[in-house]
Amino acid sequence: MKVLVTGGAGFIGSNFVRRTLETRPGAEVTVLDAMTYAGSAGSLDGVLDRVRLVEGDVADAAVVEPLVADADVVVHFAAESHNDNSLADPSPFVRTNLVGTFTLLEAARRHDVRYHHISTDEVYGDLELDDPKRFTEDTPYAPSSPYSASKAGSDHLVRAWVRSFGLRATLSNCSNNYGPRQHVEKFIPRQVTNVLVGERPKLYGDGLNVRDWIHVDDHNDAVWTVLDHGRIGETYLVGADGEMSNRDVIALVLELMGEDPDAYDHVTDRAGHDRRYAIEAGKLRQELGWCPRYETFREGLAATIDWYRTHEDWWRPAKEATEAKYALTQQVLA
Ligand code: NAD
Ligand code: TDX
Repeated sequence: MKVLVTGGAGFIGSNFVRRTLETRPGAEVTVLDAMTYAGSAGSLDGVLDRVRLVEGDVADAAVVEPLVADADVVVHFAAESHNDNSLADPSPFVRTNLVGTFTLLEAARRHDVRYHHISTDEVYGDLELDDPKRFTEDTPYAPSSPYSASKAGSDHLVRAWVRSFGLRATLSNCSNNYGPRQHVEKFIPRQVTNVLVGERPKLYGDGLNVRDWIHVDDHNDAVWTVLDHGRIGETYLVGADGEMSNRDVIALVLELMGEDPDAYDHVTDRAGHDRRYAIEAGKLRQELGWCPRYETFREGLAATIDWYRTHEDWWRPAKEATEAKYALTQQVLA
């Protein structure tokens, strides 16, 4: 099977490529990635000789067209993915997430290629901390940030292409991923690498915001489950019952790294900061038989911390510039 993986040099995409090569020896993998600040060949270290890596933009039809024509399946991970960046400059989010998805859909339609769309739980907006409900496939869309609005728009394009043109597509909307090769701008890698360089972790606002954590390998196994067994036109929510407040995550990172669990700073809150995300993944579990392999967040987090400890060469080059960017908008609160 020929698999075209967009964004395959980023966090989730590169882990997807590795897992695909591990579990599907017959797969021929092509990665299309623009190699933005978030993509690196280093994330494919050790598997580059088994992958065709094409540097190019998903919004460029001339690049996309022949690659899609040659594929049996397209798995679309490429995106601008960071909420804080979308608040500073939304423009690349609209181009990559909306125009990029449109460009792929048109190529997949022309060549009748199976398409899977990677999306996020953020399209559903947020929940109150005490709301007994969680997100399901029937929750109405209500995105809050430029990032989540651009992802919501891309989901709607996919659904329209299924209904209007009969595109053979599925969608998955996943909760917050953690694991190796996640950029140091994101919450967990930022705190782990802060501790490694002797800086204090940085918590936004009151820190009571809740995210629903899932290991990246569990997410990627879910993607293959949907590719193998999902029904065309359907959306599947992916989550591993991993709700935890940001404050508790930071305390756990500090504890696992042998530091005082209170040794962190409160910093300026994110504008429009979503309060809580929570996924009810019953459809994926019951209909398709998926379940996560990582039994506890603590176990997966400890392994992730080890990865950052032993891969300083991977994260170090981006650390200083990332923190310099944060310093422009975030102050430590008294
Ligand atoms: P990432 O930022 O680590 O990687 C994105 C990759 O896309 C990078 O390699 C980048 O170079 C590439 N890219 C960006 N613009 C491109 C363009 N115009 N053309 C081609 N390539 C381009 O992101 P991630 O965390 O790996 O997220 C991957 C996907 O998963 C995204 O669609 C995101 O919305 C979704 N998602 C992420 C999470 C999460 O917790 N990280 C959760 C749910 C869904
Ligand atoms: O330094 C920080 N301190 C902090 O308290 C950072 C970077 C974040 N936070 C908070 C903000 C969020 O409540 O931690 C939480 C997680 O932040 P991010 O890692 O930026 O993730 P989030 O905004 O929840 O979005 C992530 O999950 C859904 C991914 O980045 C998205 O791509 C995905 O769609």
